[in-house]
This record gives sequence, C-alpha cells and structure tokens, in this order.
Amino acid sequence: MLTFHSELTKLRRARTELDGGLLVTPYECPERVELVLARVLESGLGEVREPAEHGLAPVLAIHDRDYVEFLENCWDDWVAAGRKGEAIAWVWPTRTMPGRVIPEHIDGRLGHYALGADTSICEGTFEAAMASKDVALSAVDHVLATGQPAFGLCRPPGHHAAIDQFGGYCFFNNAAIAAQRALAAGRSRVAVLDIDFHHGNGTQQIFYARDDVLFLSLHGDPRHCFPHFLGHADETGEGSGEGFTVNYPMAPGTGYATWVTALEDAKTRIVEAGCELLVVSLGVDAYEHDPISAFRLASDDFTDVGLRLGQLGLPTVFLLEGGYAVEEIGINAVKVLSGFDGVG
Ligand code: OKP
Ligand code: ZN
Repeated sequence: MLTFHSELTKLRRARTELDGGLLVTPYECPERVELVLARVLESGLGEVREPAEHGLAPVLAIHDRDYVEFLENCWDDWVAAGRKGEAIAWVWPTRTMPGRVIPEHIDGRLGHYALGADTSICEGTFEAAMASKDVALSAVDHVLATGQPAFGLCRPPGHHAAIDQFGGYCFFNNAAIAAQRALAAGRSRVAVLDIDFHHGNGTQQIFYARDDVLFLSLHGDPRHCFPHFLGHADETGEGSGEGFTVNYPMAPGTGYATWVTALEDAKTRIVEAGCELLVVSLGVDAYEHDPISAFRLASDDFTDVGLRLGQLGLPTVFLLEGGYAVEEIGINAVKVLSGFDGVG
C-alpha cells in the first residue's frame, strides 16, 4: 500500500498541554510521524510519496471561513497581545452564558473556537494542519484514481475538529475533508469508520444531518472518556441524516473480544448502507499500553483489524489519528495496514 507523508506535518511542536493541572510536553508530538514513517519503511509496506498542495478550497468545503482565518492568525494575534506562553483557551461560552457574539479579543476568540484546553496553538500549527490535510487529500485522490488502498500519515490528527472548533490535538478534520473529496469525485455515499479510542466528535458534528456520509465510531464511553460531551449510543443523526451516525461507546478496560463485535456490526452497517468508499480514522490508541487511553487491544489484534477491514472489499483510505505509546504507534499502525493488504 502507498503511504503519503510530508515533513511539513512536523512544523507544529507545541511545548505545553494542560494535563492533570500541569503543563506537560504534549503527547501529540512530531516524533509520532517519525516513528510511523520508520516502521512503514522497515516493514516494506510500499512506496512513500509526498502529497500535492491542495490549497484551502477543500478545507472550506468542511470548515467555516472565519474559523480557518482564526487558525491562520491566532498565533500572531496572541504574540501581538504580548503573551509569553502558548495560546491556550481558558474562558468559554457555557450553558448559562451562551455567547451570541464572537468576541474580538484573542482570549474570547480562543474560547469561541476551542472545545477544550488541552490543545495549545503555537507557531507552525496552521502550516502543519495544512500539510496534514494535503496528505489526506493526496491519499484519497490515489484511492479514487486507482481503487487501490492508501495510507495518509496525517499529523496533527483531525477527528475532534468540528465545523468551527479545534481541540483534542485536531485543527482540520482530515477524514471529513477526504470524505467530501470522494463525494465531489462522484461517489454517492462514503463511510467514515473511526477506530481511534476517542470519539470522533468533530466528524459526527460535520455530517450529523447528512445521509451521504455514514459515520461510525468505536470509542471509550464519553461518561468516562474524552471528549466527554458527545458519542453516546442514542446519537444516531438528525433529519435526513437519521440512522447515518452510529456510535459504539465501550467501557474503559474493554478488550478485543467485545471491541471486535462492535467492529463487525459496523461493517454490516457499511455494507447495508451501500457505501462506495471507506475512510478509516486510524487511531491506534485502543492499544493496551497507550498512555492516555483505556482499552486493552494487544499489538497482534491490530493485524486482525486490518484483515477484517480488508474483507469489506471497498476502496479504502487510512488516515492516521491518535496513538501515543511512542514505540508501538508505528508497529500497530503498520499492522493494520499489512493486515489489510493480506500480508499480516
Ligand atoms: C486525541 B485523539 C489530557 C489528555 C487528554 C485529549 C485527548 C485527545 C485525543 N491532557 N487530551 O483522539 O487521539
Ligand atoms: Zn484518540
């Protein structure tokens, strides 16, 4: 399988993440890209290509223009305000303070466009997010042109990014941008299957009222797990999108036997909906030793995941989302891809 990768995805190197009341070095770091790339190369998965530059039009097919402009200018505005650290949101519209007017001050704007305080904005964030969506677009373009699978080594990840919000280490929703690209190329229905440990709240929000994208997510129950406020089983879509969102929240501690039952149910839904292309939001943080997640998948389970996805027989693009247990992120991601290729 081809891999698409850009060194520009490493342009974001945040120094701070609010974690347990401390500012720690972020879990989502450029070294993740190096580990996955090294594993792709040493496993002989296939050729590695650079993405093309696709510009902003495919981003604006998913995200609001004012949000994109906020991301582009945020770091400069923050520096111009004389701030010493990285840009971290700390005040929000809430249930009692709904926020009808988008603020002008950078502190208010950060709260408007952020869904959490975990994700700092720093120099290079916008540029890395641009490279990440270029990787996703070139990968899906390859699948559309050839029918062959492709892997987009996206970073930063995308599935928490909503139409006009960033957070959970995500800025542009790479999977949504890729799915929209497939629709623009003439596919009538696309599935986005999100197997990252965390619920893909952004992807769900983007497609919630639509029937042209079937969104399915296997994730830690939001009662216990980030992002905490979306991803319950009774969220099934709205309007013509009713039935086109499918959530499989599972308890912390869930192992492969239970997880794979959800995966098989998701596969059945994808077949029944007549999806013509599959976008896999490939987080590998369901791994038992992931530092910020709570499922118990073993390394070898990931090969079986790939094999089972291959059984769908659909044109498939894999886009990297989460996975943080340094060494194993590359091993586990490539196990899924090799399993899919039938060489696991
Ligand atoms: C992104 B992805 C505490 C750690 C939790 C949010 C998790 C984001 C996960 N600072 N931060 O879905 O892998
Ligand atoms: Zn995750």
